[in-house]
Amino acid sequence: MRRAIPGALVAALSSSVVVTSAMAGSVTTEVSGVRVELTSAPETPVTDRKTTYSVRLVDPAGKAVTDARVTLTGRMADGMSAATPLRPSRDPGVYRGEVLFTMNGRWDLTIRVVRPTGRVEIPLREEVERPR
Ligand SMILES: [Cu+2]
Repeated sequence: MRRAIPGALVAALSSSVVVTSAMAGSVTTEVSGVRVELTSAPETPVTDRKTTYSVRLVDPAGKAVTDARVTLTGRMADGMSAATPLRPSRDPGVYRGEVLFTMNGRWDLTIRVVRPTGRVEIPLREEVERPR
């Protein structure tokens, strides 16, 4: 079992929360020197079909970050929620997971990246559409 992150560490890193606007299939941001590239397939999520999220983490030296635990959580204003781990893929530094959105509309997503050196949370907004 992994040890919990000490509260003081979380507080110390809380300034590294990045707010981004609506995502259009892919978002790249930098948090504490680590580049975070997020993509989704399909680009615009639809209900009743799984959406695959991939996160690539690259450190300041250009090396793949392979020691992270990555999770994605989502919430709607009505209280609906979704969560999935993004697991390491065969591609070093790339983490991937699937979400099935059961309702269209606005979802507020959070990508949480936990490393031995601390953790960051990246909030994102997603507009989920109905299938055509
Ligand atoms: Cu809902």
